Parts: sequence; C-alpha cells; structure tokens
Amino acid sequence: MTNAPFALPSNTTYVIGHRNPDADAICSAIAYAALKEARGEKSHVAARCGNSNARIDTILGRFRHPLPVYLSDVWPRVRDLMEPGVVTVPENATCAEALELIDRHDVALLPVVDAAGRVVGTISLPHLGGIFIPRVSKPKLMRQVHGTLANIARALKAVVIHAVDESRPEELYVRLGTMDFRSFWKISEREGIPAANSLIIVGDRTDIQLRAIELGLRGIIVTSGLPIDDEVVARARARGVNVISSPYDSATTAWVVRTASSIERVVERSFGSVSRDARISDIRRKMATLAAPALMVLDDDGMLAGVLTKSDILKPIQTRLVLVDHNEITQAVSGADEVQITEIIDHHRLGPMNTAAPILFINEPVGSTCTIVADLFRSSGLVPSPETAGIMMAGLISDTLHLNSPTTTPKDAEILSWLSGVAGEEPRALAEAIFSSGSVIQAHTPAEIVQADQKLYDEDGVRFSVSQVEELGFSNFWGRSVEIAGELGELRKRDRLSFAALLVTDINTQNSLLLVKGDPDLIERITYSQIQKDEIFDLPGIVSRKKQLIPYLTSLLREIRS
Ligand SMILES: [Mn+2]
Repeated sequence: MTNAPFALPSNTTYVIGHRNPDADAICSAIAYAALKEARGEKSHVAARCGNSNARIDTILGRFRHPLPVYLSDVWPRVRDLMEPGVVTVPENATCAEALELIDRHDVALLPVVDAAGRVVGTISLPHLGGIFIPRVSKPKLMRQVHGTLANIARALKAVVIHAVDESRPEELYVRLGTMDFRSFWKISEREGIPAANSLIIVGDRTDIQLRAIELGLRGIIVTSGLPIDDEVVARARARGVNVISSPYDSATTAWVVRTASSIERVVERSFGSVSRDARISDIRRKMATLAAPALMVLDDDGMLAGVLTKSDILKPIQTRLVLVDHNEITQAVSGADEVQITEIIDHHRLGPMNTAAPILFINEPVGSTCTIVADLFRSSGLVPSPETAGIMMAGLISDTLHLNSPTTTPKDAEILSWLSGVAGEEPRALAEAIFSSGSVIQAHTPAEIVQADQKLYDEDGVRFSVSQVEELGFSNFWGRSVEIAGELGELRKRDRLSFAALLVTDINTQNSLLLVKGDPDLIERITYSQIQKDEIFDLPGIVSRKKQLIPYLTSLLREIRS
C-alpha cells in the first residue's frame, strides 16, 4: 500500500477536524491555527481529512481563504523514521575498507551494493570477526587471503616494485619468512600449499628472498621499507614473482594483509527489506523477531532509500495533531491513534479516547467549535482578522442553523454578534449565502450524499453510521429517495454496520426525515411515525444529530441490550 505519501515535516502540528468534514470542522481548524499563530506558537497548520463541499467552498471563497492541507492519513511510515543518508560499501571492497567505514560512521551494519547501486547483502562486525579473530584450530585458514595483489598493496600502502597480473582475484596463503634458510618452505610443502598461491613476508633476508623467487612463489613482501637488492628484483622479474615493499614491520604487515581480503565471502546475502511507505505499526512485529540489527529500506525501483534500525523504530513519532470538532477516534483521520494528539477542542459527546500524556482538552456544550475558538480569542485579549472572524461566523451559523438548532446556547448568540462586529459581516446575509449554497442531494451521486457528512459510532461494540444532509425543503430528497435508500443499504453492508442512517434536515422548517437501513430489531423500536414502508421516518423539530438524534438512537440500543 503506497497510499498518500504526503511528506510530513517533522515539527508541524496539524489542526484537523473530523472525517467527512462539515463547515464547522474546516472553519474551526483554520481559526484555531490562526489563534495559535496570534499567540506566537509556531508551526500549527490547518488540515482536513476529507473533501470540500459547496457550502465550504462558498464560505472560503467569501473570505478568500484556501482549503486546509489535505491529509489522507497520518500513519507513521518507514520513511519518517529511517536513516536516509546511508553509507554503503561496494561488493568488491576489502574487509579493511568495510571495517574503516563501520568505524568512521559508527554503524552496526553496512549495506553492500553492486555496481548499479542495488543491495546484494549486508556486512557487520560479527561477519568481519571471522577474518580478524584467530581460529587456532584452523591455522591454514588464518593465513588465507582471498583477494587481489593490487588490494593487498593498497591495504599495506605499499610500494609495488614488480607486479604481474595483480588484479586477478585469487586465494593466497601468507607465511612469515622468519625461520632458518634450511627450514623455509618445509611447512608449506607439508600443508600442500602450491608455490603459486604463496606469499612470503620477509625482512632484509636476501637468502630467503632469493629462495622464494627460485621456488616460484606468487610474491614476496619486504617489510619496514627495508632496501631490496638489485639482484633480487632482477631475478623476481625474470621468474615472474611479485615484489612489494611494505612500510610496516612484519607483525603489522601480517595483520594488515589479511584485511585485504575481499568482503565477497563474508557478505550476508540474506537480508530483510521493507518499502519506504510501509506503516511502522505493520513492521513492529517483523522488527522484533529480526536477527539482523536493521532492515534495508527500498524505494519503488528496488534501490536503497535508507536503513531502519531497531533503535529507529523506538524514536518518538514527530507528527502531532490538535483535534477540533470531534473527539472520537473512529471519526478522526486514519492513523490518529499512532501519533501524538496534543489538544482536543470540541463540542460533541465524549467518546472512548486514550492518550499517553496529559493534554489540553476543551469540551463545551455550545453550538459550534468555532464558538469555542472565538471565545479563546476573546479571553486571550486577541482580535482575529476580519477574514478569520468571518470564517468563525460561518462555522457557527452552519452548525447552529443560524442559532435555530437546539444545540444553540446564549453564548453562541453573544459570540456571533462579537464576531459580526470584527468581520464587518451581517449574520443574516452570511446565513443566506451559506444555506443557499447548493443542494448536496441535487449536485451529488447517492454514494456521495450518504458519505458527505457521515460519522461512525461505536457504542459498546455496536458499530453504526449516521449521515446528515441539510436542504432547503425536501423536494430534492423525495425525487431521489429510492436510490439514496439503496446506497445507504450498500454502505451498511460494505462497512459491516449494525445500521446506517441518514438525517435529511429542512433548514426552512427545522424538521427532518430519517432514513434507516439495518437491524429490524432497532427499526421496530423507532417511535417516530413511518412515512413509507421504506424505513423513512418523520422527525418533526429534530435538526441536531449530536444533541437529539444520537442520544435517541443510543437509548434504543440500550433498550435492546437490557
Ligand atoms: Mn461542529
């Protein structure tokens, strides 16, 4: 799933309303971000997790404000926590080079890449340990170098006196030429190591050097930068024996030679990889059981994008949210429960919600979230810009049906009049513009109508959904009631809901119709009069989902349970 790679800057706090946002969710997010800025708190950005609609467009157009940033989800993903600028090592590197990179960059593991930059494996200290830690039970292996003479010269920072075919990968065995001339070569013969695979590390022992050349060894390494006889060089040329002058003493040279082995044989070819867009929550388990210290992060083309270590996954998630106009996680942007929620500003019922740390939670039973935000401006001694004041008026008017909804409080009226003065905007004119801004039912498909302002609820494990549309009169609805009812039934089946309901509210008369699809046990208990056999009920005087309809529906659910 590579949904929504919206790059989240790490220090941003998003102020965001509920899914399927209504005007109050959008307007209060914009206004609260403006309040934060007015208070000098940095990096608060208004966001939304759903599409706009005609009413929202009308409001934002009137006050010349862009739509908030769209976030399809806030799931923390691998790319948010991975280490991007990864040091890699080419597969033909020497162990010395790999070791130096591990040491210099203080990493547990290096990705090994081929010429095209594709990961072929990984290398870590434990892998290299086999090269550097003596295995006394296998002395022959201890003397083995798997690489090229050129690599050996490079590792030794040596002067090459004479070289033959030095770039050929080969298996070489190293011996110190420290014994008596008569003993030299006896052990090698016993071990069955051919001269062509032998290297001798030797000081200024001309007798041993000449004997080695005579035997046709692959090369001699003269240590401590000691002078080499012209005769030795001449005979080596004639016999095709390599001669290298190492600046190090014999003991050091013997150590360093072994690090010239190519990493090829110690690369761990099996490694775990993960897409940069994978959700952190999906890979936690994989990470816990992983033997290696890290996962390779690959981009869409399979190229290395970064490395995710076991400690990266413990880093705190940087994405922060302020929830406005909702507090139930089922209504929040997808992934909200995986990031830090720092504040909640709301006027709905309390739903089940846990936070790891204490947060600022303002929940006030007033007509709109914009009322609360405007009140915060006022009590802080701050005056919003006329545009922000107008946007708050719009959220307030939209949610309270211009102070007519039963959710309306005296405070809403008082705040609306204060905002009206700041914005230089007449509430009645604004209300007219908002409520005549286009019929949702006329302009949209049945699927869009039932999802435009849909909210999901979870009541003791009973999942249900209640959508609402506000219309000027019911005529548009009656024209399409059958197809809308069909869509509501589809929605219920698809989302496996106990029931799905749609409240169609007439703003003119302040009455609603309720369309319900679902559990017959619940539908039978509805005490309002049924208009048609089609599960449409007449709800006179009901206009508020949160204050009237939800409490009524939850009381029916409680009846069923008891
Ligand atoms: Mn609201």
